[in-house]
Amino acid sequence: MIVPRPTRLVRRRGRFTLSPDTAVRAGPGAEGAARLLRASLRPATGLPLPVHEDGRVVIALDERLVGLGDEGYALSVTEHAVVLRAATRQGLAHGVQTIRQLLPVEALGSRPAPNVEWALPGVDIRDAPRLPWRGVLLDVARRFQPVAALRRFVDLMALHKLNVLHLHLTDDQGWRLPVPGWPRLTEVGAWRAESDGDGVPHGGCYTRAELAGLVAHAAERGVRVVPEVEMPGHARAALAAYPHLGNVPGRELPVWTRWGVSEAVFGVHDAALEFCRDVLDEVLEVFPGPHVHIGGDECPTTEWETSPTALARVAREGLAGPHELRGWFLRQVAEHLVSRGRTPVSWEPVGRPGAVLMPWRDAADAHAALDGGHDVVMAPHRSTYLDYPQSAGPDEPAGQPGLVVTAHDVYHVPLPAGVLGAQCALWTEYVPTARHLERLAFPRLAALSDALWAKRPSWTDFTDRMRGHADRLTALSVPHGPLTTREED
Ligand code: TNX
Repeated sequence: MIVPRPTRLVRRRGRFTLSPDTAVRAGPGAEGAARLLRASLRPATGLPLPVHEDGRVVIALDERLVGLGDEGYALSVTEHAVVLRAATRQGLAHGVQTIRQLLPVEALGSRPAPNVEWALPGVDIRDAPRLPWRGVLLDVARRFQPVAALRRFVDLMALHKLNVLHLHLTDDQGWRLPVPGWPRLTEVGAWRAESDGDGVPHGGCYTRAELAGLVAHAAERGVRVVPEVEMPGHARAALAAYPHLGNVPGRELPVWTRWGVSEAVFGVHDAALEFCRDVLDEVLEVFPGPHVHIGGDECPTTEWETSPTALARVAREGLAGPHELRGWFLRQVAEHLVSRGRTPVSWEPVGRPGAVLMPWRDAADAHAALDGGHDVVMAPHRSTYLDYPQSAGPDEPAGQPGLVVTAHDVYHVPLPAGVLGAQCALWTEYVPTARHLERLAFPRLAALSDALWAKRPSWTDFTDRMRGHADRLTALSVPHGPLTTREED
């Protein structure tokens, strides 16, 4: 009852029992997967699982194992051995998660579980995902989360073979990323006086070492981190730190203490563009992955409409009006990323070949981008925004008002032909703690993972498998509600 559903799973006779004598044979390049297996099973099982060349748990990187794609793996369990093979480290990492799920549920706990036989059923599995981008956005700008909470979140993603953590690092209400040469970003931009009238100061930021450590932790688990720096809107925390980056000379604004979209946006002048390039250069140092998200959503043009600098820019660039400045700004920044060998991602079209679009309204935006030859990652709010509650029931924790997004909605996220995949978003205006975040995330992220990984997703089959999987979430102390559907479903 693996989640997400493996491509092919055949039961075999017999089983393999892990014992204190069981050793792991890790071939070249498989050391990380062996470490991951050992570390994840240690707390509950106490098994040492040392590396030894005669080990009967075999983990091998085999580049000839073509046909399973970049993330696939093959796993066989007989009474004699457990053999996990993949062409990539990512594939091995996913295979380790399947091994964890094949074991009794107690294996996932964080305390020693006595008197459990650590047996894996005999199986033959060949498994690979349907889509390559299976992501989750985590908004650490509205609510700072210590890096330990992010690592745990990555572990939970990895259990579900979700492979992209989209970190929303900056917004009107907070800036979490240190940038050399711009100390006030974290001294000033990381702190706000209160959140929507609660009277409680809030803030925090990461160190470069913490973020690099998170990237490495995620990579060992087959997860890559896609950083997002919002521009030219959602920029008020940066403007609080450095007012000259805005449109109104001499104005000082505090980091925003309300939710919503601030009208204070970056100016369309060279200073703001140079700042953004500087920030992105630091981002590229810390986050080695191919994709960098540059935001681009919800950018009011009010300030540009009355700014002489902005109006001069409109004239100089031959634009039809200030409403075209957002696209212009994003194109400058996207150009910079491309010149450094990276791929820009944005919420709205950048109008540049090679950029990835993440449509958040509906599938129509996706079709337009696909027709234009762009890569697309689906993020339509009605089926993927997990800050909305998953039911209207009385036990439902608080969330963003206005909409209900059920697990069934997530499972049926529109996936037009040709998209890279999809992701859910955990915006955190209404999500004060890490536990609250997990309660909103699950079981909907399990639904996302199955919908994007399984070759032929089936809601009824998924709900069957979820019964056992819910026990895994419980063993991991993940607060989670029931699977929800709409009345009409
Ligand atoms: C929209 S759509 C946002 C976020 C909010 C969220 C609240 C998009 C890219 N941005 O800034 O947090 O709605 O649900």
